[in-house]
Amino acid sequence: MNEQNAGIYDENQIQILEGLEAVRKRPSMYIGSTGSRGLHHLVFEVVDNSIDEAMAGFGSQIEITINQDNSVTVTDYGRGIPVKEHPLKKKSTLEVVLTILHAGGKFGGEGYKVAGGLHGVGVSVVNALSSWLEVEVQRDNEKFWQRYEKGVPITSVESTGKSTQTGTVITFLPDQTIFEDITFDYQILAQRLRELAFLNKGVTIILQDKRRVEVKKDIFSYEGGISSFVTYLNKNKEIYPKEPIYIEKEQNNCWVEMSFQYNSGFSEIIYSYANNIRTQEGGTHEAAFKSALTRLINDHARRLGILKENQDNFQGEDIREGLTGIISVKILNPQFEGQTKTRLGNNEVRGIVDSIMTEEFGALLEQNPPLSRKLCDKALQAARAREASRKARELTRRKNALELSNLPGKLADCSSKDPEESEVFIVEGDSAGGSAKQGRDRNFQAVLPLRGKIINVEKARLDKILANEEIRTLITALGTGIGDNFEIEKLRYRKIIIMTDADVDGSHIRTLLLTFFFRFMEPLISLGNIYIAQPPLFKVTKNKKIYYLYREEELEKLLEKIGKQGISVQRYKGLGEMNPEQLWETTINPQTRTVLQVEMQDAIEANEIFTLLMGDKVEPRRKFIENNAREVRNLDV
Ligand code: 0RA
Repeated sequence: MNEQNAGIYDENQIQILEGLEAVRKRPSMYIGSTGSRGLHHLVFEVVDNSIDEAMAGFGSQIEITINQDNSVTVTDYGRGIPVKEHPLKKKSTLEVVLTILHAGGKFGGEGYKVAGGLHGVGVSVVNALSSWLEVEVQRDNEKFWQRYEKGVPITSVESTGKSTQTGTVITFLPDQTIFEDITFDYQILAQRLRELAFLNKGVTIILQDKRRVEVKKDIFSYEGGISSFVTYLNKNKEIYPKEPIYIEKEQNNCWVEMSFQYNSGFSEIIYSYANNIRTQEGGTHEAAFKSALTRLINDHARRLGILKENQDNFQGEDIREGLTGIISVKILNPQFEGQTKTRLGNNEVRGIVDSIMTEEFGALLEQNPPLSRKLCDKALQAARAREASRKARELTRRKNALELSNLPGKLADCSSKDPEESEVFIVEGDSAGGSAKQGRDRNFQAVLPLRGKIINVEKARLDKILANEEIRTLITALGTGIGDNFEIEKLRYRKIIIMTDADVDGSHIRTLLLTFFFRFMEPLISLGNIYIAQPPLFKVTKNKKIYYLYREEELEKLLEKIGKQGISVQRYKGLGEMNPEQLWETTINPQTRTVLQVEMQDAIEANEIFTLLMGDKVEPRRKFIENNAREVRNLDV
């Protein structure tokens, strides 16, 4: 022990020792746990101080290094912890900061320091829970150094030479008698440090791991701040608008930063923060953001006539479908409430966030009509889908009430009641339906003709689709129910084969049916129950010999082979042109037909593809159907 500590314990000294002893006795009270979370919290506690310096304009780079002995060094280029004698405590301020609880923050309460919770307990807690800690300060053209063990200074603050720069370097080794395991996890540090770099734009955070032969290193630095965060969360997604919307403003000592962007998915990702702390339970800042967004979009939808007088407002969830957003506020006295103390309670923040959103985002919508139109349209689509799902649930409930005793009259069922061997052809048009009914093997093949008028319903979207008689018939015929009430055990046919003409109308009907299956009977697709029939494109006759061709290219090849003399070529425009025998032979007979099995990689993709299928872009939709229909030749042989 040095002179300072060897002497008489004054009142201050005793208080300090008692304080540190309390931390060592009940560490969880201060850092949450003595497990992995608590361990890594030590690093973040020190880094928080360095970030405060950087945000106050002192030193934009922070380096965190895991050393070979598993100690951690945090280096910053801030002002350096003051070393001069503390006027009240009568000793170096450096020692005060490192030994007195809650004294880690700035004196006088300036800056956006965190008041309660686990954060902001101060570096003294890190010191108390470390088997040793060394601090180096550069300040006032001088370099200083001091060492502690279990929070107790074992040297005085020593001058170690001249210096021309400023900053603080703290190295500590967590006490292994306190923590379950003192091995730092690179990924845990990396994840939080990346987040801190997003939340504090302009700050560069360098993480290094020297425990391994090959030093691992990451540099986190984002000029765009939380807008880069949104871009990061939305990567590999189809996005709108191209650049995330970004709003930054200070009002009444409350600094607000918001950024958001839509992707073509359906989930909502909103991360909110107060003073760099993730507010998992939300709070006044997040609530104000959401309600302002809802109000502004509804206002504009009214003005643009996208919402008509007799229509209800969009709900918040309609407006947030596919939204990725970050809200970050920095305030003087954050109040953390809720079960896990991660809900921001400050009421003044509500009005501030609301007024900033109204001013800034309101102006953006005003100045950018294509943007406001697109966002309103997006909400409209989501609202329709929501309404459609509600109707879908209702429909299934009604169906249960009626029971499916009465199968639709149009269905020509098969005699077999064993779903495993049964299949149903969904056929476009009554005339083709007639041929199919006659051409099938009625033992195991059922036929359900759909009238072509479905096609007009496509643009009316799902709510109307579900009101459609043809679709209802389909639901009853398959027997599974839809949506949340879907039961695969009740499926009446193992194979559902969509049979439409090889023309534009046919492909429309097929798309509509696939979209319907995606949305309401998704397991049928992931389980591989849906197939697409492949009727031939040409019939070539030569000397009473008949050739059926399924592809454009095959015609050329065949003509080369058999010559053009005395042949007749018929291009089938529709299924109706084939008689029942021909239809059986070319398209229905499992021994000779070709069917494409519709596949789906996974449910997430399907969700995204739904938009694609229902959307206005024809090309990606066609591509999807092509890519997802796997060719299965002679499947039954
Ligand atoms: C107390 C007062 C001031 C800065 C700091 C502490 C401080 C703490 C840490 C911990 C790691 N790095 C740090 N950098 C600074 C304000 C200093 C002033 O007013 O000059």
